Amino acid sequence: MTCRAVVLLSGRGSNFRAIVEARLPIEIAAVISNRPQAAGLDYAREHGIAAIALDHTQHPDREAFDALLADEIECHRPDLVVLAGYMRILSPAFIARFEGRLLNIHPSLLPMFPGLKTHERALAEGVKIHGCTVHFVTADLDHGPIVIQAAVPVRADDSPETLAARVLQQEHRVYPQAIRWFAEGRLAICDGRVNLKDDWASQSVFPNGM
Ligand code: NHR
Ligand code: GAR
Repeated sequence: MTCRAVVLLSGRGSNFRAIVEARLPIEIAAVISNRPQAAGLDYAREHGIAAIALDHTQHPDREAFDALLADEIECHRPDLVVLAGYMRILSPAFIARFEGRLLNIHPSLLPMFPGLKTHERALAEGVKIHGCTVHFVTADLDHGPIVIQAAVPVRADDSPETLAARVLQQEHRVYPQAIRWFAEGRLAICDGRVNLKDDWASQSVFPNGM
């Protein structure tokens, strides 16, 4: 049976696009954005994927909004929920409903730089290596079990924007890989760590030529 996925996003949707273009063995049942103007919704509509806007500004209570969001997601009976640039912290009650089938991509090498403005903070700290992490989402923000990471060099003349662009290229590579593994039933969480069954590929990616 093919893996049914629901994608949550808030903006541009380039990760969502990379997931579609990777032609994974999944069915994207719906894309939901908390921002009605998100470009990711337009891309979904252009590709015949159900595109749903649930405007959080119309629901000031975070718990109430998350309950509505969870109900909408469950209508599509997903095996997997993919956060692809979804910019709202999810309440514990939401996490409880989807834990173990909820993935996020975060633009840093976790556990370094959880939260927002990761590229700015990486430059301020002077780290020489930065990157991205795909992880299962738990109630502990950006601290869930790690599926795969990719590293990029930080260059002396980087701005947050140039660094973000270099990291984003790797996001577009590792997120489809992680979702493929999930869809193939190859990810097992044990003691807060992710094991890859029949491990022939690496869970860390060091790009060539950089
Ligand atoms: N929710 C939980 N419970 N756990 C995680 O690990 C989550 C999560 C929700 C989103 C993505 C995350 C990231 O990859 C994510 C992981 C938004 C914020 C944030 O502070 C932080 C982390 C992430 C996403 N959002 C503000 C808020 O008050 C709003 C900011 C805005 O709208 O621009 O929700 O980094
Ligand atoms: C990506 O860099 C993603 O890692 C990051 O936002 C960008 C979304 O881009 N996510 C977060 O910062 C989550 N807090 P996209 O909309 O083009 O995929």
